[in-house]
Amino acid sequence: MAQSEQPRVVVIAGGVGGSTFSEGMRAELGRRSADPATIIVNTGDDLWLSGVRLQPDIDSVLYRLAGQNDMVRGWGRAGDSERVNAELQAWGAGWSWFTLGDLDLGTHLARTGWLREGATVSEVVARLSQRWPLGVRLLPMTDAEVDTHVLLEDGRRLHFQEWWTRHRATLAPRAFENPGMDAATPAPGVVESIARADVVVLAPSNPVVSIGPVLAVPGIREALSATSARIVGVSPIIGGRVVRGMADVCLTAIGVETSAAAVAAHYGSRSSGGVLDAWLLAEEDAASAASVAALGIRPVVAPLWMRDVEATRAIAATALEA
Ligand code: FO1
Repeated sequence: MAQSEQPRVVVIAGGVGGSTFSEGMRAELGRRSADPATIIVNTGDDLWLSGVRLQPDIDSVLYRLAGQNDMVRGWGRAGDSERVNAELQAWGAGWSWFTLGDLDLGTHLARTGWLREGATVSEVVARLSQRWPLGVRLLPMTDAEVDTHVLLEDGRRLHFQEWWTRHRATLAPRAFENPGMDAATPAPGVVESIARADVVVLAPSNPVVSIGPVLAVPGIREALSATSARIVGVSPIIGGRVVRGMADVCLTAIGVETSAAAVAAHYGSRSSGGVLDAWLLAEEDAASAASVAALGIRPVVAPLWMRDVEATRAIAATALEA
């Protein structure tokens, strides 16, 4: 680390797990009066709906760090109303099972307008980041459109949001695909921030549909392999179970067991072509530490429940010290 008190930190993050962890990292770095962290956010679950571009994971992190998110639902704006959504439903527009809140629609309209005027996705994210003091630098993983599709066992192909939100991940998936990924490039600043980081943290987000698309952007794995930063992952699995969401279904679909050690093996050690130097395991999974070490990844056992900002700050501090 260049300056032990002021590490340069990059967090790779998805939706709820990523935004919660980012809030803890911001609190920890605030204590050290360090450079703000750079949060590289998954854009694989973005979509066009009713003429507007939605970026659920970007908005989750943005709203959470701005103190504007709906903590009960886990998505959208606190205190939102649904008048426009009711009109869209009356017109038969959009998806009847997907709610666009009025305040949230303001974000989507602003974003879509700027995109239509020719701004790149990263320029739009930079503009969205100016409204509230976020205390971090938000970057999309790429400026390219690479939505996630789910190929089902029965041969159907659904947009990730339809599979996740409408069917609650109950339809058996065979594979996840990101059309356009081969031609995507990392957004400006992504490779540079990884190269100059002291620590890169993989947030406890869904390894398949949140972290997976970020690692799949051509150039990002190469940047992780080349950086002198330590790369530390935080397990999204505690006591052999997903903390939130439906990551277990996604892991099963790609042949990975729902366990902290199996997810560490899925990411792999940097020494064997993977991405991890160290892996934060929950105390409930301490028995897996030896098998993580056998992968060439340093296991660090710690409390991993992100109960509140203070507990999450402590997890971020452990990740920085791992
Ligand atoms: N999740 C839901 O379960 N139901 C919704 O109606 C819904 C609407 C929605 C609108 C905008 C947005 O940015 C996110 C929204 N989400 C909704 C969350 C989202 O579908 C997923 O939880 C994430 O994409 C997974 O990371």
